[in-house]
Amino acid sequence: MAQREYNFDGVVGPTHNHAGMAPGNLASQAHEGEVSSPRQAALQGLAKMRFLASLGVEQAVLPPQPRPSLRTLRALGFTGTDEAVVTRAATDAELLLRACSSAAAMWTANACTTAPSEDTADRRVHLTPANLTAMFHRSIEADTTHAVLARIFSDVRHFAVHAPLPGGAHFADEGAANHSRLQVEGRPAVHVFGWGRSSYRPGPGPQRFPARQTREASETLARLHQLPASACLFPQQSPAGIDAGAFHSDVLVVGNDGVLLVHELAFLDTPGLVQQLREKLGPGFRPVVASEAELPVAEAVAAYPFNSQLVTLPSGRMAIVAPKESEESPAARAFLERVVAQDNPVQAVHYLDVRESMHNGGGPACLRQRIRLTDAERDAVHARVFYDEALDVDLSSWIRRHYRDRLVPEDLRDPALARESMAALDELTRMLRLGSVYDFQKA
Ligand code: SUG
Repeated sequence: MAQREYNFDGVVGPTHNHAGMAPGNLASQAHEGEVSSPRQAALQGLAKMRFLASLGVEQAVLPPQPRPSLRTLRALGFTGTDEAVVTRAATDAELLLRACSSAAAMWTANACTTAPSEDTADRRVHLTPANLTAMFHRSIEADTTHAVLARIFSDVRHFAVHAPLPGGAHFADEGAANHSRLQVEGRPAVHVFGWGRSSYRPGPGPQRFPARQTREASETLARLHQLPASACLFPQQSPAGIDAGAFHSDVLVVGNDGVLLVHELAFLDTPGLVQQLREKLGPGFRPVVASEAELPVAEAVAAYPFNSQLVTLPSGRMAIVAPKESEESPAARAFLERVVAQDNPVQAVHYLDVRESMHNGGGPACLRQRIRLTDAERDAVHARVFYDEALDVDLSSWIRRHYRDRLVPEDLRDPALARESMAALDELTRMLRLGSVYDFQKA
C-alpha cells in the first residue's frame, strides 16, 4: 500500500531558553545566557509547519515535555512542594535546574528512530525512542517520549513502539538525527545509520567534542526494527566533522528518496558511502557532494544548509526548506542553488526563519521527525496530531495565551514558570486528545 511521509514537528515548549547546555554544539555555546522568546520560537515552529503544509507535505505535531522536570529534580534529591523543589534547586544547584528546564524535546529528529512498514519483516511501523544519554539535559526526555509515542501509535496491529535502548553510554542513541532512508523506484530502500564512536571497537574519534551516537546503538536499531542486513549501511561520522561542530550527522547530510546532499566531512569515508549507495540504489541515485573548498565545514555548521528539510512534493518533485542563515551565507546559498540547478528532482529552495531554534543548534530538519505511514496506519492514529487549519488556529491561540515573550536563564528560578508550563501542557493534551501522558497528570 502506498506510503506518505508525515513530518512530526516538535511544538516548542514554554521554557525555551539559551542555557548553553550542549558542548560540541557551537550555536548552543555561542548563545548561552542570551534572551530567548518562547512565544516567538513556538510561533516560528508553527509557521514552518504551515509553510510545509502549503507545499502539500503531510504535517503533524509532537507535544513538548513538562519543564522543569520536577520528577527528575525529585530523583536528584530535591524535596517538598513543587515550588520548594524549584527554589531549592535554584539555590543549591542552578545548573541542574537549567538542565531540567530545557525545552530540547522540541528537536523531534532526536525523539526516536523509525522504520516504515514496507521495510520491516513484520510489516509494522517500528519506533524506538532515543535514550539521548550523551547529554544529561536530553536524557530526561526518553521516558516521556516513550509514553507519548506509545499513546499516539497505540495500535499494535500497525505499530511497534520499543523502549529506549538500555545500557547507558554503551548504546547512546540520538534518534533519527543520525539516520536517513533512501529509496529509488524499483529498488529496496536503504537505511543509512551514522554513528560517532564504537563502544566495543574503539577507533579514530574526535579530539575536541563528544561523539554522541554509538555504532552499537545504530546496529541495535536496525535489528529491533527488523530491517534486512542488505538494507543497512553504518558509516562513521567524520571525527573532523564532529570537531568542527557537526554533533549529529544531520548537520552535514540530508537525504530523501533518491537524493543525498552531503558535505565531504559528514563521514569518515564519504566517497565510499556514496559509492555503496550508488551500487544499492542504481542510476536513479542523485548525490550532491559539497567539498571543503566549495563550502568550508565551519560555514556549513554556522549556516546549516544540510539541516534543511528535503521533501517530496505531490508532483513527485522535491523542495528544500532551509534556514534563513543559509540564504545569508554566500557559500551555503550557492551550494543549495547548485543543487536546484543540477539534474535531479529538486526544483526549489525556500528559506524560513527558525532563528530561536537555530540559536540552540536546531535547524528545520532537527525540528521534525519523519514517519512514513499508509492510509490505514494513519487512520489507526486517533490523537489529534495531524496538522490542519483548525489545529493551526488552536495552537496559535494556545501559544499566545500561555507563552512568555522573554526568558533569560535566571528566569528559570521562578517557581511560577513550572505552574505555567503544567497549565499549558494540560490544556494541550486535551486539545490533541492525548489523555494523561505526563507525570503531573497521573500524580
Ligand atoms: O542536542 N541543542 C540540541 C540541538 C539538537 C539538534 N538536533 C539535530 N541536529 N537533529 C542538542 O544539542 C541546546 C540547549 C541549550 O543550550 O540550552 C541543545 O540541547
